[in-house]
Amino acid sequence: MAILDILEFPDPRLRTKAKPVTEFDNALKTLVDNMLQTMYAAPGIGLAATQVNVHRRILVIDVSESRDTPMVFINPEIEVIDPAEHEYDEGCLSVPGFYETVARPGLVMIKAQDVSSEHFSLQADGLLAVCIQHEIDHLEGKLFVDYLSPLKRQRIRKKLEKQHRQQA
Ligand code: QAP
Ligand code: CO
Repeated sequence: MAILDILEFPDPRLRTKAKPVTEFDNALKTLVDNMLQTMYAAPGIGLAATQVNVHRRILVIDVSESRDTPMVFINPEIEVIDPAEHEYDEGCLSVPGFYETVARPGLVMIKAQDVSSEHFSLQADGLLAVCIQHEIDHLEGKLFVDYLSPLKRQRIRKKLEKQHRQQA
């Protein structure tokens, strides 16, 4: 297993639209294991392949308190069941140190495949619904900061760019 490097905003590679997974092979299983290890080590509750610079439609999530309930979504599709929006203070491993309130539909249906290509579907509410929508956005090249005002987004960008310069 390996901990993967996570791209940080405003890295333009985070804007890449991910392609569907077509090969359900051992390389996919290894990537998913490494994404889970990277998410748990961070620690985070969700990670999209885009964030580790792999532009395929793969998500890992664990919203359990006990951090022992890994969920894997390959080629996820989302359908809004109840469009009433719920607000949540979101963060992102690609925007470290920043949390802001985002409003999203509170109840969604997810259809996806597992690592063995089996199809499944799942209704999600609460934190899981927030997390799945946040992670699917990554696969479209979208970040939670895109929901904020341009001024807030620019402030976050400038602070992260400064940190990145200091790290370099
Ligand atoms: C997405 O985000 C999410 O800033 C997953 O310094 C977050 O796991 C969905 C993290 C909140 C719904 C609600 C963020 C770790 C982890 C940071 C994460 C940080 C260290 C974020
Ligand atoms: Co994120």
